[in-house]
Amino acid sequence: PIEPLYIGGPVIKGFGRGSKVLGIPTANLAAHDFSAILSEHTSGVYFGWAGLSTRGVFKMVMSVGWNPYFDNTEKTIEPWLLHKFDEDFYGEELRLLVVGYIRPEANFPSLESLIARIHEDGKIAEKALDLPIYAAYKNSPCLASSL
Ligand code: FMN
Repeated sequence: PIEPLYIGGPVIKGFGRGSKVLGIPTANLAAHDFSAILSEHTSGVYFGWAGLSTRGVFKMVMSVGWNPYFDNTEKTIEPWLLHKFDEDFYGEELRLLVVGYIRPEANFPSLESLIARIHEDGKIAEKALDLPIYAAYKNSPCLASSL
């Protein structure tokens, strides 16, 4: 377990690979708003809860780092909400409560192996968030809408 970490902000457009190349739609957050938080945290895959102002609270698994597979020059925060949404929600307020860490960031020999690993991360997050110690955070006031 890690010290729970709260991050919030509007959803911005990422590099556009998430949905198109990987089939994994990630909701990107502006990393420069969190540079202090980011520099303090190890790159890697984390999990937790995601609150969307008008839609509710969902499980999420998140990548923090440089995405070595894509050679990014900027550290990014890319939460993948484990829920099927019918439309994009760019601009909406996203509230994240990060409660656990899965693994360090890695490079992969192929796109297929990267995608397979991300799906495995998703399954690990799904299961972990059902455990009472992590499930309890779903009701945290910081995730609730201010509406
Ligand atoms: N990228 C890597 O290069 N290495 C990783 O180990 C890695 N793990 C990830 C784990 C999760 C749970 C998620 C959601 C993404 C991960 N990625 C990793 C990042 C993907 O490469 C990234 O989502 C992709 O570049 C899409 O970015 P975009 O939405 O900005 O287009």
